[in-house]
Amino acid sequence: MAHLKIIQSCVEITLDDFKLKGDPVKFQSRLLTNIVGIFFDQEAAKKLNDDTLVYYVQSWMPVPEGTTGGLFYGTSTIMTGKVGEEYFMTKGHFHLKPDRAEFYWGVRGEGVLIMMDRNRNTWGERIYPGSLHYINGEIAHRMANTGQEQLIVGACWPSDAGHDYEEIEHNGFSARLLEVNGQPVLVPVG
Ligand code: PAN
Ligand code: ZN
Repeated sequence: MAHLKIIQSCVEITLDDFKLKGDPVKFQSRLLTNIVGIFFDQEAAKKLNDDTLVYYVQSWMPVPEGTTGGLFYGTSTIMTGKVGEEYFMTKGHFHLKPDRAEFYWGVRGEGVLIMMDRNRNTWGERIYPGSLHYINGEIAHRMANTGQEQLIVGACWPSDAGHDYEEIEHNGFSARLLEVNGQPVLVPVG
């Protein structure tokens, strides 16, 4: 860094929708076919197109994954839609390190942040433009879009948090967010 020089950061946020612009920005998308197993109603899933986009994430990782003391930034966009009565949602994960927390904040649309502790207690927080969510490092987290437009959520987490997807892939959350009488309801599994 040249002494006394004032420069521009390589990545910026479009304030309107929190989309990232710049380089490096990583882009990852999840089509229904990639994540169909997370949904309850497999018969309903078969009626949808495999290529249906469920969500995508833009992220800026200014340091290598696993770096202690660094931060990552991400913007997640979850499409509107349901598989049966279950809202489109992210895969969800625990962080590998249980003392690595995360902030989420709502930018656009409406949804629910679904959280579960290691004792499989599950609860939700309403996501809306301006909502701010602190996710303790020991808590599994996923989001579902319950609104009529794309759900856009910003996130910031430690670069050495790591992601444990396996636990959720195998055992899921203990409740599912379903539309019941037009409202999102956490319905216990089994
Ligand atoms: C988020 C999530 C993002 C996508 O950036 O990674 O919303 O969800 P899945 O990773 O569960 O597919 C985050 O929680 N990072 O730690
Ligand atoms: Zn996370």
